[in-house]
Amino acid sequence: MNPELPQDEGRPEAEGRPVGRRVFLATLGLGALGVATAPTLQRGMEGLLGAVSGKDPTGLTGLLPNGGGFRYYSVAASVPHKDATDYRLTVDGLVDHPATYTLDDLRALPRTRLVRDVQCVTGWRVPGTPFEGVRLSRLLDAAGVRAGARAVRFTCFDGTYTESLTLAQARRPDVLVALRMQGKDLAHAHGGPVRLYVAPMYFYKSAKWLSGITVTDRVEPGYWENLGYDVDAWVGRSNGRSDVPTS
Ligand SMILES: Nc1nc2c(c(=O)[nH]1)N[C@H]1C(S)=C(S)[C@@H](COP(=O)(O)O)O[C@H]1N2
Ligand SMILES: [Mo]
Repeated sequence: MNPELPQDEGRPEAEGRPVGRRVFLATLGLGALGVATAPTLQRGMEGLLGAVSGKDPTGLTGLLPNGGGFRYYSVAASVPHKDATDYRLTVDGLVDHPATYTLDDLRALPRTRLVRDVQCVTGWRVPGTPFEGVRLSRLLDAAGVRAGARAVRFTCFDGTYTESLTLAQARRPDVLVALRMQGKDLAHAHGGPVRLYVAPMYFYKSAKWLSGITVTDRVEPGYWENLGYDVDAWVGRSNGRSDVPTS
């Protein structure tokens, strides 16, 4: 048995669920506050996506090489392409051994495979999506996290997007520095060659085009969190939503 594989590997795919009704119910559950804030949050990502693409957000789905329910998100208008020749991931901050990894370095490390539902906070869901990568905890252990460290900040080579996790969240076995999705190397559109994958949280935590991991003394809200989304983004337990989690 491979100790890297999580115990619930191979569970049957969860069913996709109609989203509109769930959003409506979640909004009702929030009462007056929900009525005031939930629609605003919904418009956050969808509105920006529309602005970036210049057309109806749903029109982009079909353009993705992987299609299949994913929508393309980027808060940056254009993102450089990186591959094994020029990709670098730095690990720094409150650590004893700062490091820089090439793509080949990351590919040589033990890999974990997770199959969970991808859930975006705007409602779309992609059931049973396999991700493969290196556990973030492995890179943190290799770096030697110092006493007093409390959180991890992520930066991206799009030059704009940021995310963060508490150290405890970052050390979970279902948080990966992902190299593959759906059995293929991560395509550029999905944040390749390397993205973060935070399985138990809404997909905005899974920063695409990952370039930096910095150990810090406190959580710094990420891009969408500065615009009102929850920093602790557990699926079904945050953002006023009641999606069914798969992890
Ligand atoms: N760098 C970066 N990472 C990002 C985003 C982004 O705009 N830029 N969007 C987030 C959001 S809101 C979602 S739903 C997913 C979308 O991933 P996909 O484009 O592979 O579907 O990426 C997340 N990570
Ligand atoms: Mo999202």
